[in-house]
Amino acid sequence: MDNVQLKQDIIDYSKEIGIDKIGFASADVFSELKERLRTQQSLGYQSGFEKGSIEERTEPERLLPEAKSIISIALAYPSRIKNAPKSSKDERRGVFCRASWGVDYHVVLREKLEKLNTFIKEKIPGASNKVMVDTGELSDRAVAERAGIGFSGKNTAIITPEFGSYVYLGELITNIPFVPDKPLADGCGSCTKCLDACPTGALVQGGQLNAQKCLAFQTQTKGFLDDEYRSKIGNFIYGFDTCQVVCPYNKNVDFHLHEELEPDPDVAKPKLKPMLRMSNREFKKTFGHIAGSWRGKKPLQRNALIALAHYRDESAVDEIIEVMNNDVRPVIRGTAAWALGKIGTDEAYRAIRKAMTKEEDEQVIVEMEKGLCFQQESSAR
Ligand code: B12
Repeated sequence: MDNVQLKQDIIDYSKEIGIDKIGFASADVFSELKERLRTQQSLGYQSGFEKGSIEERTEPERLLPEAKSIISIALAYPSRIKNAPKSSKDERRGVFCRASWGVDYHVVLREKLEKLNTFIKEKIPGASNKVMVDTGELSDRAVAERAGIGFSGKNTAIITPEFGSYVYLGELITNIPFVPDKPLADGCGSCTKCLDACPTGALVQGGQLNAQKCLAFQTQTKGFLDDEYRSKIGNFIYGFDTCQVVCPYNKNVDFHLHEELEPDPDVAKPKLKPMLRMSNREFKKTFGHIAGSWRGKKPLQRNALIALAHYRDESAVDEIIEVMNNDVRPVIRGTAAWALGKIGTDEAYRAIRKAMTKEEDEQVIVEMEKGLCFQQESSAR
């Protein structure tokens, strides 16, 4: 079978199995990305979540020695929740970023890629393929850019003309040489909406992110959240969406093409108070199937406390006091104390003072002091 026909068969099959966009790229070294990764590394702009060495990330042959092509796929995900529950005064809700709605995309895309893998191997028994989604060494975006899936936006996202940037990406490296597709032309022009809207200035310049300052990254850290970010994450408990929400290519874009990616409203916008005392079992049952659970429950509970503080939710004071007094994790006790100070009822301040007499962890004590400072600030006003 010639590869032109095989390529067409793969494209046809990809539509049958619900792949929204597919593109073919060469498996040549990603030289430009190599330079970019070196720059990012030397500036300390990486998140630490990237897998592999710069060489492994940019030389596909290191991952599959006989690599000739890379097939890139994209799946569109929803940007709006149908019948989204409202956050009410006594029952405040947090929100997961859109990329964490529905079933974990790693599972959904991997399944599609495995089907492609099987399809190709049935046609070409000697084919050698390797499948990756997010957690592999390759930059899924650099592959998608080369394969013509979308252009690389100033917010660093791959932006497709059809689905905006609300697409997940994955790829299959193969030893089959395919005629590559052409990259798309840049579509950002002089627009700087994402750079202007980023609350932390993490987008240093068009196409370059300081991941350490990105709120999407900060919501995923396990220690105390730096003070400067606490007021900025709002009610996001995992990930962040502003640089995509403001993008003109995402205006009115809302695709509901995959049942698995459909958000469960109570999971995507969970009630905050019940999150504070969740057992591991409850956590797994409620959030175990979504992408946002990969760092475990601690960062999400920490962020839930910050969200309650953001809302100044007085109805949560008793539960937060309970957490401050009894949780075994210093990050949670300390953030609870800070949140109590921020909410600022008399009961909250009394509880912080009392807990401070028993607290032994230095960092937690610092958070308690910060919490009490809010009282001084408000009485000075
Ligand atoms: Co993320 N993430 N992520 N992520 N993340 C991935 C990039 C991916 C591809 C996962 C997937 O679907 N398989 C998707 C992106 C899909 C898309 O682009 N349409 C994804 C998503 C959905 C998100 C979030 C939207 C989730 C959310 O919170 N809502 C945010 C978006 C934040 C943002 O990037 N603006 C998010 C956040 C993060 C953090 C935790 C912050 C880090 C760092 C993100 C970043 O580097 N921009 C993060 C990581 C580490 C990754 C991961 C695992 C590696 C990315 C990476 O290597 N970054 C990928 C999965 C993967 O690729 N294996 C997912 C290093 C940079 C240098 O590489 O972004 O891939 P890159 O490179 C492109 C551009 O940045 C640009 O060129 C590259 C090709 O397009 N570029 C340029 C890089 N440097 C420079 C320098 C200059 C001067 C210029 C002009 C351009």
